[in-house]
Amino acid sequence: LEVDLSIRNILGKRFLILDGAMGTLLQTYNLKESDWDFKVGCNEILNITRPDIIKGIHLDYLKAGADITKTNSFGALPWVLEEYNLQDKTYEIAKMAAKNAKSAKDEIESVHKCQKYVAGSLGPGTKLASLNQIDFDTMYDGYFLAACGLIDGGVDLILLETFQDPLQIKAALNGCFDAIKYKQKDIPIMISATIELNGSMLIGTDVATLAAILEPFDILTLGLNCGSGPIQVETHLRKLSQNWGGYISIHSNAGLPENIAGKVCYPMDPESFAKAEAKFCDIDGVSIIGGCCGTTPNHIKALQEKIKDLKPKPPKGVSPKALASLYQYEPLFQEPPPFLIGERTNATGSKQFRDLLLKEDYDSILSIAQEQALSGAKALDVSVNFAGRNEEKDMIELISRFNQKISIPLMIDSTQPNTILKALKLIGGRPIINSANLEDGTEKFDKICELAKKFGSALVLLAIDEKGMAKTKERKLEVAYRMLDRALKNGLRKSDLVFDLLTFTVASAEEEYRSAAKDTIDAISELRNTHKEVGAILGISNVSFGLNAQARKYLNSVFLYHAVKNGLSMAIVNPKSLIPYPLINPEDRQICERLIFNDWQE
Ligand code: HCS
Repeated sequence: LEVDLSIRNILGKRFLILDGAMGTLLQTYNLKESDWDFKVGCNEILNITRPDIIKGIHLDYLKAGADITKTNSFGALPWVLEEYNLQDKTYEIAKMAAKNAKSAKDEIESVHKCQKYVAGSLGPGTKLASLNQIDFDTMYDGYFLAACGLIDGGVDLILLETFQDPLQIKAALNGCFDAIKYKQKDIPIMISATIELNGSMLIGTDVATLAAILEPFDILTLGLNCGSGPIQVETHLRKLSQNWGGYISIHSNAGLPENIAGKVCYPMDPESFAKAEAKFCDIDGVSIIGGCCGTTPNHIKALQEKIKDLKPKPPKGVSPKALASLYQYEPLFQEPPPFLIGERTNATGSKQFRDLLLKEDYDSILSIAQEQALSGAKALDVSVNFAGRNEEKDMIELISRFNQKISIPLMIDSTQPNTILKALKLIGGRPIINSANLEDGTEKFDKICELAKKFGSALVLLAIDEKGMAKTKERKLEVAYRMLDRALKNGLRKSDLVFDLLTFTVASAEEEYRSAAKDTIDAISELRNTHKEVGAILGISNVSFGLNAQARKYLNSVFLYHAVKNGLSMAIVNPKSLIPYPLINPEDRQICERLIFNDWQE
């Protein structure tokens, strides 16, 4: 009988032990300059110059009880190897790293008749993308190349470990996924982030926010490693377990690193390390467990002995379906609804913003954005499309600032795939794209869906097709269902999608526009009743376009109230100018309601 021993199938059935440190262990080998060839200090070159030592370490770990051995390729990335002028050897080094580990794995498997796995380790490199120290494309290319080497060398999975910035993770994931596709393999990816003592990644992202950002991606596990030790990481691991619906990995350092006489030391001996890590076995979802810096084959042996009779618990957490900035996440379905999106950084909607953009006064623009967040917006609409400006350039200028400096998630308001792509490459959190539609046929629609899928973004689908904007309820729903179908075929999930069924001003002279507000509300109600997982969004102030400012305030607020009652989950508004429905006097409400429902009968 053929047994499926692939890691996807084994995961969760028993604990899988990941091996321990490579870098800190190599430091104990007293290597001579000749061992490094001429690149002293570059651990990764040892894959080529001293494969015997590297393979020996893998063998020691596998003999100590590790199920998975990590390749010696943590820094096999062009911008890290560049420090040793070895950037041109990225592929070769990664491939040799995989070969060394695979050769150890094959040896152990044939002698002990057991199944072991090789994880191709890739670190984050030395630069933070969210601080603009490195750009997305450079990272993407590096991970693609390194992953190709690892795959050609025979890894069973890829481990992206010690990550400090979700934007690094997205670049690495994109590079690795594309390499796997290019090599036509089925290789799962594990992600492991480093949480600092203050409870967040170096860039400021906590574990729940990270879970929200990575929720859309197809990854084997999400986990934590390095940084501190098993005692300090426990709280964060428990929080991750509550906020992640999949399996979890953990490989801590041998304690919190100490600086003793200028040398970094890891205080935990094998027994105390194993005891501390064994505590993680009762955390829901934890299924891969091992060691990071400071650990040795003896630590892994002690861990294996401690946990060999334990069984992992299934995941019970729920990954947030949310939008996220680097610093916080906001559930897509807010309680109470709706999810308010600030509209004041929209060049079409705000003259003040447009003027500031013309002056390139980015500080004042940041103030507007911050003010929107303070006044209750849970995300920020960023639209820079207007005549005479370069949309792509303006988008880059704003998004790179907002990504770091604005605490709420972002809405990329553009219908141009190139502009959207540029923005996505700068956002560490989980944004929403606004929007795709069928006006120019399916090619552009598919392209935008593909971008949303690749970057794990949510997506607004706007009810416009080749016949134009959908005005009646029937047309709105017909276009919406067609877009839904197509977006699902493009690999998106219902929960990624938010429909804008369009609203027009009730002040229009044309009957078909005037009656559209009611049709919009009815269509939203039917859409949300038929497909509960999708969202519905509207640019609320369109309903009152052309009226005076005071009337607009009332009409927008009453319209929002009714739209939400009928299933609207998101609204693009200026939160500052909304009046709570109960505070509007009944006569004013009635006038607004007559306008909205186009109902003038007594
Ligand atoms: N796998 C790497 C991780 C460093 S944080 C190592 O050196 O053990």
